[in-house]
This record gives sequence, structure tokens and C-alpha cells, in this order.
Amino acid sequence: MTYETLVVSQDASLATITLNRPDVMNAFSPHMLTELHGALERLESLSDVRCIVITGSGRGFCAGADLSVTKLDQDFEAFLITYYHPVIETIYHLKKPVIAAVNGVAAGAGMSLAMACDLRLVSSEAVFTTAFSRIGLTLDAGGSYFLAKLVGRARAFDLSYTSRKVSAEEALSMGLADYVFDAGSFDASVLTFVLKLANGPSKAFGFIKEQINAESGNSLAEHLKLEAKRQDEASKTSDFNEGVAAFLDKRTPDFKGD
Ligand code: T3D
Repeated sequence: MTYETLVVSQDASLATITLNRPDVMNAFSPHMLTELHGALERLESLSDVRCIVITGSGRGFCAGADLSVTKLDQDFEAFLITYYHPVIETIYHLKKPVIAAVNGVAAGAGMSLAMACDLRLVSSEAVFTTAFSRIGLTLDAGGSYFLAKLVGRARAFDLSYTSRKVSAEEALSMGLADYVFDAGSFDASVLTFVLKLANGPSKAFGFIKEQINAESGNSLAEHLKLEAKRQDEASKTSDFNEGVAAFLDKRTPDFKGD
């Protein structure tokens, strides 16, 4: 499958989506958003894909909306619902780890995309900026939903009101980044990390994602019920048997994802 605005590759159980409009720091065009949604849905449907990485080509991760093509008089509500929401909701509900490898600047809806992912592995040279308020906009594409959860309410106000640039180290200190890897060996560090997820107990990972996402909307009683149900399902997987056998044999488990 080929794309005009993305490079999508698969190596065994690991799939990588590279946003590929480097001249504009991988800013979103409607076409790129449509392609990104299509690629995510396709990778979701492939049972041999067990982890998805989203990254950017060139020196940026994603600079948000491509301001050279954004129509200032467009119906923004309809536009966001049509092009952005399917991407963000697919990442959020996709029952596989979806990891942002933030290789460079993440701005506006590009930062929202990174925040919608399960984890952010960040290059030491990357920078985050909400950017929206600098051009008179509010947050979108899940930006305000995820930002407040990740960094807390006061920092979310700070980063959104000021649109100031946040370095990788500061992002790490406030929970916006989960790991910072040296820019010179970023790709290799990301690969080492994500291979563990791509070769992990994939059904359990899917349940973990569902449970962590459901936590804020559930009562404790509802959540305990969900955990018990999913634990029963996890206990019936081959990977559970393999995990226990490996523990007793004092060896590394060889999870197959089923
Ligand atoms: O229509 C819709 O999609 C509605 C939804 C809107 C949601 C949004 O995302 S609104 C927010 C849009 N994004 C921004 O406002 C960010 C704008 N860009 C910047 O603030 C800066 O460029 C960056 C902080 C991202 C990077 O700064 P820097 O100094 O590292 O690079 P630069 O020189 O500014 O940019 C490099 C090139 O990328 C440059 O092109 P050139 O001069 O080399 O030909 C620049 O124009 C281009 N570029 C960067 N961001 C965008 C962009 N071109 C189009 N759209 C961009 N967002």
C-alpha cells in the first residue's frame, strides 16, 4: 500500500507511520489526515501488527494544520469532525500500543496527535508548542483533553495561553514526554523500546489500553468489574501460559500475541 503523504512500513510485528511532508514540517493537509486515518485503520485490522509508531520525516514531527492551505473562512467544526476526529479517535480506541516518536517540533494539532498516542518517546532536540493561541485559535484535535490529563490543569493553562516552546527535558519533567533519547541515536533508542511492545503480550496490552482509557469515566465498582472481566480473558491467552512458564523456567518469555 502506498501513500502520497505518508511512508508506512512493517517489519515483523512492528509498523511505522512516517508523516512525510518535510518541507512544511509534516503539517497536516486534509489529504494527509485522510491517508493517516486509512493507514491506522489498515494497521488495526492486520493481526500480525502488534505495535504502531508514528513519527515524522526531516527535522519536524508535525507542525499542525498546514496554514498555507487552511481556508480561513472554512467551517472549522465540520472540518475538524471530518478530518481530525477519525484520526484521534482511532488512535485512542485502537487496542494496540500506538507510540509517538517525536523526532522534532510538535506544534498545534501535531502536538495533539502526539498527546493522543499512548506514549511519547522524544528526541532531545524536539520542541512542543500548543501554537494555537499564537494565531488566535483554541486547542483542537483532543489537545485540551489530553494536555490537562498529562500535565495538570495549571500547566495546561500555561502552555495553552502562552503557546511557549517547551524543550524535551522540560516536557519530560512535566509528564508531556515519557522518555527523552539523545537526538544522535534517537531512531535506535526508539527501536529498542518499541520492539519490546511489538513482541509483548498483545491481548493483555489491548486490555490495558481499554482499562486505562475507561478509568476516568467509571465508578470504582464499574472499573473493578471491567478489570475482572478482562483479566479472565487475559488468563485464557497462550501468552499467559507462556509468561508463567517462562517465569518458572527463569527465562525470557516468547510472547506470540495470542
Ligand atoms: O485547517 C485546519 O487543519 C484546522 C485545524 C487547525 C489546527 C492547528 O493545528 S492550528 C496550529 C497550526 N500550526 C501552527 O500555528 C504552527 C506554525 N509553525 C510554527 O510555529 C513554527 O514553524 C514551528 C514552531 C512549527 C517550527 O519553527 P522553526 O523555526 O523550527 O521552523 P520554521 O522556519 O518556522 O518552519 C520551517 C518551514 O516549515 C517554513 O517553510 P519555509 O520558510 O522553509 O518555506 C515554514 O513556513 C513551514 N511551516 C512550519 N509550520 C507550518 C509550515 N507551513 C505550513 N503550515 C505550518 N503549520
